[in-house]
Amino acid sequence: MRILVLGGDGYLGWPTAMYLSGQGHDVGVLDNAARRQYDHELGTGSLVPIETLQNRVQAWREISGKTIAIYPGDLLDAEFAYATIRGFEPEAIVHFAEQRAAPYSMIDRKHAVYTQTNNVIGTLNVMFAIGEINRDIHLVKLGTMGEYGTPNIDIEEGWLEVTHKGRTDRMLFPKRPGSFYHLSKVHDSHNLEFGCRIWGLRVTDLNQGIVYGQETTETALDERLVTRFDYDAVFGTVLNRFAIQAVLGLPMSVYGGGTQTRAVIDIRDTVECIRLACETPAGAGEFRVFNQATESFSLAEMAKIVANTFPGQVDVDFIDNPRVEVENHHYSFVHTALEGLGLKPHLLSDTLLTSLFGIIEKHQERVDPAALQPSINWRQTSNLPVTRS
Ligand code: NAD
Ligand code: USQ
Repeated sequence: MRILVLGGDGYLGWPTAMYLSGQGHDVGVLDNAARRQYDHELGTGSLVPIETLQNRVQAWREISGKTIAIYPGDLLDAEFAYATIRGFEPEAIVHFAEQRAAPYSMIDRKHAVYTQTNNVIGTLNVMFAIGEINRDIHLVKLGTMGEYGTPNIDIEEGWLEVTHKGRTDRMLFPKRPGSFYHLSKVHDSHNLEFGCRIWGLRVTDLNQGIVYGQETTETALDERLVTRFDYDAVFGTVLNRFAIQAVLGLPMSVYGGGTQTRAVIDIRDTVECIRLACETPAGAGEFRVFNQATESFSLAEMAKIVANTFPGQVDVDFIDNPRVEVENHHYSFVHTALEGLGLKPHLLSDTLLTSLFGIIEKHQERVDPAALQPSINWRQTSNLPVTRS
């Protein structure tokens, strides 16, 4: 298939582009390097040094013999988005290209507005381009488990059958997200479902859990092919942060009481889920939702698993929660659709964590301990300055 990966220079987009290319698909990547700019703005960087997109693609060509086309540019530039889709003629578009950090979206008004503008308008431009150019293009859009929040009922895969006052309907599952970032994904989901109804678009919305890990088969082939590894309090995700804190001999920063439960997924399963979604497209007019997560743990459980696996002593620090989130809640989610298509999940294991510790040890001199400290509080409308450089 011809597959265009939007956000193909990011943490997940780059390994996915290589994985799809390695599986025999004809891949193009679009990216505006926004993620590299946030590093400059915040004075942070990936723990593992990463190559430019051009060097990555060149290295992939040398190693695999396969070509990935590069489209540098911004999805907010509608003419560029349309020209890229017209030029590449994709059968599927995988859309990763959004501002994806909840804390970044909570810095202040400017960052909340940027996040929602970037994410919602970028997605609208892609939807309209598909609507005008070729409605058979299957859009595989990255959503997030956090769209649902933590409802006191089981979380279904996107849709809920509701009986109210004797009448029954199938409705989008109610959402109660916990940041302006997560809200941008909810807005995207509603826009896309509407596009399916009015134009017959084919959309798969992947409500993905928190991703952990840094290596896939392809990124491990050569140092020039590695993907980024964020550990700072803005972009670093929880399991990756706990692993770094363990290696550095710092206490693991559990926010609040640690009883919040979150859905997670191994990065190797992310790339496989995307392949499965692309190779089995949604029907015309179908808004298909998959919960792309394989397990869930409370934060305290995650910290305990990391501590039990790490060979040395690791302490836990329960710190005042900088976020506003429910700490004691029901959490149970359905995740059978991707497994039904053939996903064989990698569950969180000692071996994965041990390999992560190895990667961190190799690069630990690059860690800026100040970047680990949470600096963005949900209760404040302005959290500036957050920049350290
Ligand atoms: P990332 O920030 O590393 O990658 C996103 C890429 O999109 C970056 O390279 C960025 O430069 C690019 N981009 C952003 N806005 C753009 C625009 N307007 N035009 C062109 N390119 C643009 O993020 P990631 O961790 O790889 O996440 C990818 C997607 O998966 C996001 O949509 C995110 O919401 C979703 N997701 C991520 C996780 C996770 O744990 N990392 C979990 C669930 C869902
Ligand atoms: N947390 C800690 N300690 C830390 C960091 C985080 O206890 O040092 C807690 C947070 O309070 C939260 C949970 O861990 O309860 C997850 O935080 P996170 O930063 O790992 O993840 P989140 O903000 O939810 O965002 C990440 C990605 C985002 C993706 C989302 C998936 O950055 O792109 O959409 O995971 S989900 O959570 O399912 O919505």
